[in-house]
Amino acid sequence: MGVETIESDEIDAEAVLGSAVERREDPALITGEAEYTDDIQRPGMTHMAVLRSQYGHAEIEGIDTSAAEEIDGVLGVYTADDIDVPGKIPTGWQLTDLKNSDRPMLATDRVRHVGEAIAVAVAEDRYTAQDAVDQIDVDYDRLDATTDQTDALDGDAPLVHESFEDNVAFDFELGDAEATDDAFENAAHTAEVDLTNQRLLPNAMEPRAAVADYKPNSGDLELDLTTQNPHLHRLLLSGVIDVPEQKIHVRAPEVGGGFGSKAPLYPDEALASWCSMQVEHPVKWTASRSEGYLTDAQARDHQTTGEIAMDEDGSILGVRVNTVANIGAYLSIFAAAIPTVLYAPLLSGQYEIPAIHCNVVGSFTHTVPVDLYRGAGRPEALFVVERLITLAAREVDMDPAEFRRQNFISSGDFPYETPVAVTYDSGDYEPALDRALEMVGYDDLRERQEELREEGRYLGIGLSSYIEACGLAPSKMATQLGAQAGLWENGVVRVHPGGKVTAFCGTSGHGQGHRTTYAQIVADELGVPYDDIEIVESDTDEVPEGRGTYGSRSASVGGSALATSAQKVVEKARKIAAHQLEADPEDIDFEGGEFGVAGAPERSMTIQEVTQEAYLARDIPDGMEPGLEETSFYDPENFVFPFGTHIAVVEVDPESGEIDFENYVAVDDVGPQINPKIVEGQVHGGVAQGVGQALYEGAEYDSNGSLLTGSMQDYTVPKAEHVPAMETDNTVTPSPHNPLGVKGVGEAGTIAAPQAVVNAVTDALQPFGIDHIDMPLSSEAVWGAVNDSAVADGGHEDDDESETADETGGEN
Ligand code: MCN
Repeated sequence: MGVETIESDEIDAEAVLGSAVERREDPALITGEAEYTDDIQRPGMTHMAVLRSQYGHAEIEGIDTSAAEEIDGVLGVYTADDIDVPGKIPTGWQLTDLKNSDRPMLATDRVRHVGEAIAVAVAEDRYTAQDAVDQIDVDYDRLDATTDQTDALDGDAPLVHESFEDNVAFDFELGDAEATDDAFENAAHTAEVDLTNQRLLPNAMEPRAAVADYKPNSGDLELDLTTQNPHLHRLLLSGVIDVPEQKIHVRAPEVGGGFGSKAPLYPDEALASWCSMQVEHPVKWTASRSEGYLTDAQARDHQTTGEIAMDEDGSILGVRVNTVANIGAYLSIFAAAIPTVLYAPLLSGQYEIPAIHCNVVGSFTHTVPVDLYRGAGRPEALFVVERLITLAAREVDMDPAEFRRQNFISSGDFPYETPVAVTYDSGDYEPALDRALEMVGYDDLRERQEELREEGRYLGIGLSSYIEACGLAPSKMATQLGAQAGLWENGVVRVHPGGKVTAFCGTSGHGQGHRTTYAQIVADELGVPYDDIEIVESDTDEVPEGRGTYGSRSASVGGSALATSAQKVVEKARKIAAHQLEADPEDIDFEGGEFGVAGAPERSMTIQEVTQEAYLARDIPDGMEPGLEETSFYDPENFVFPFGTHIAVVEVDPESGEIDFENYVAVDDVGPQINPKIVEGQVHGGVAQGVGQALYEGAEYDSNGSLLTGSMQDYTVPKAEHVPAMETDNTVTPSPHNPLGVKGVGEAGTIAAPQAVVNAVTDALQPFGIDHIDMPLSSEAVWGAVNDSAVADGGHEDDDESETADETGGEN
C-alpha cells in the first residue's frame, strides 16, 4: 500500500519533479552510519550537567557549591553570580506591545518553573558532572505558584514576574468586533463550544544536545547542535555570550527530529558554550528524556470559547473566538506569534465567513515556556473552526459534509481575502472533500451507522476540512501581521568545473528529506542528473545565511531559493552558450540540460560543456565573470495555504469508553508534489501526532507547578499500534506565489487530525447527546462523558424503557 518508491537510476529525467525517488538520507540513518551530536567526541572533551529547580516558584536564598567543587574530576561549578556576559536568552521576538521579561541563562534570585537552570557543573565525564550537581545545595524559599492560564489572570494570583502588575503577557485582537456582534444579532442559529486545547510535550527521538568547543587562541567557538536553524542560533547566541557572530561556527549534525522544539535558543546550549569558554575544553551536554520534558518548549495550551452564527439556511454569518493562551514562565522566542498571528488569521478555515473577531490573552504561569510545536497556532485554530463547523451543522440539522460544502469559499474566488488579515493564494476545496467522502464510502457509512445504532453499537464519522498557512514567512506579510522579522531563505547553486553540482540552502532538515527533494528541484532546473547533485544544509560555515526549518517553509521558501539560483545559473550559462554558438541569447533554447540554437538543433552544447567554458574563461562574453555559481535571498510574496479533508471513522464502546479506528483517510492538497513518497510520509507522521493529541497526550501540572507527566510512564506517546492505518490521496492546486507552485506538507496531518478524531467520537456519541469532550479522549474521559450524559442508554432502547440521567441523578 502507499506510494511505491523508485531508485535514483530509474528517475525519468523529464519528470524528476514528482518522482517518488527513495530518500537518499535513509541508508546512513538506518545503518547507524549517521552522526548525531551525542556521537561526537573531541580530544579533551568534558561534560556539563545542569542543576534544575525542583519548584515551580521559589526565592533562591543561597546556593552552596563547595561540596560539588571538591569532587575529583570537576573542572568548574557555576551559578548566576559567575556569569560575566549578558547571559540573557532572547525572548518574545515577535509582536510589538509585549510584556517581555528577562530570561537568564541561570536563575538569579528566583525560579519560575520546575526545571529552570540554577547552576551547572563541568567535569571530566558525564557521571561526575551529575554527581557534582547532586551535591549543590540550594536554599529555596518556596512561594505559591499559578499554573492555569485563566486562574493566573485573577487579581489574587501570584505574579510570575514581580516587575509587572499582572500576568498578562499580551492582549491581541484581530478582526472586526462590531461586524461580528452584528452577525450574531442577526443570526437565526448559533452554536458555541468551550474547549481546551491541552498542553503537549514534544517528543523528538533525539533529545537536545550540544558540543561546544571554544578555541581560546583564535576566539572561535565551534558548536555542534541539535538545531533546526543554525544561523539563527548563531545570531542569538552571539548576543548571549558576547562572541562575535563570525567567530561562532554552528553545525547541526544529523538531528533526530525536532517538531519545532529545536528551533528556540535555550539556556542549556548557551551554557555549554559559555562553560567551554571557562574551562577551555570542549563541553558536551545531552539532555536526558526527563530533562527534556522539563526544559523543551511545550506546546498548545489554549482555553477557548468559540461561537458561530448562521442564517436560516445554514450560511455562516460570523465567528467569535476568545482564547486564553498559557505561555509559561517566559515568552520563549517565537511564543508570542503562535497564539496570535499564526492562530487568528486561520479562523476563516475553508469557509466564506463575512465577520470574524478573535481576542487572545497570553498569560504567564509557573510552567515551562510554550513555543513552536508542529503546527504551532494552526492546529489550535483549525480545532476551533472544525469543531464549530461540526456543531453548526448539527444546530441547523444539516449533514456535516453538506454544511461544509455549502459554506466553502468557491474555487472562483481566489485569491480570497479573509476578514482576518490574510489572502489565501489558491484553493479548490470541494474536490478534496469529495475524494475523501468517496474513499470512506460516506453515504453507505451513514446508513450503516443508523443500522448499528439499532444494535447498540456506535460508529462515528468525523470530518476535518482544514487550511494551513505555511511557508514562513514573507517579510511583507509577517511585518504587516505585527512580527518583527521576515523569514526569507538563502540558496546557492554551484556548478563545479566538471559539471557536478553542490547546492547550499539555509534551511536545516531534521527528518524531512531535504537532500532528496532539493536535489530533485535542482536537477529539474538544470537538467543535470539527480545523482550529480549534492545538497548542503545545516552549517553556518558552508551556507552563507539561513533562517532554518519550521513552519513548513523549506519546500516553498528554501526550495524556491534554490530554484531561483538555478534559474540564474541557466541564464548565465545561456549567455555563454550563445557566445560560443554565435547566436543571440534570446535564440537559445534550454531543455533537458542542453542549450540549442532555435531552429538549428545541430548547434547545441550541454550544460556540462558550458560549465567547462565558464571556468576555462578563454572565450566567454566580454565583461562576464568566470565561474558558474549563483545566490538568491528568496523572500516569498505571500504564505502558501495548503488544505484538504481528513475523515476519521471510529467505533466507540460506551461501556468502556474505548475507541477503535475503522478507517482514516487523508486527502491533502500541497500543490505539486516534489516527491510523493516524502509527502505521504510527512502526512503519516503528522496524523500520528494529531491522533496522539486527540487520544493520548496531555501534560499535567499540579497547583505548585510540578509536572505530573514528567516521564513517558505518565505521558503517553502513541506507538505504532495506536495510530490508525490510513489511506492518503491528493488533489493538486498550485500556489501562484512561488516558482515551484508548491505548498508545505510538514504540518498538514497534525493540523488536520485532532478534530477529525474528536468529531468522529462525538458523532458516534450523538445518541447520548454528547457534543464535546476535551482532548485527550481517553477511555476514562469518554466513559465519563457517557456516564454523565442526559441520555443514559444512547437512545437505542424503547423510549418508554429508557431512563435519562436526570431521572437517575446523573448516574447510571
Ligand atoms: N515536499 C514535497 N512536495 C511538496 C511540499 C513538500 O515533496 N509540495 C517535501 C519537501 O521538499 C520536504 C518535505 O516534503 O522534503 C517537507 O517539506 P515542507 O512542508 O516544506 O516542511 P519543512 O521541510 O520546512 O519541514 C518542517 C515541518 C515542520 S514545521 C515540522 S514541526 C516537522 C515536519 O516538517 N517536523 C518534523 N516534519 C518532520 N519530519 C520529521 N521526520 N521530523 C520532524 O521533526
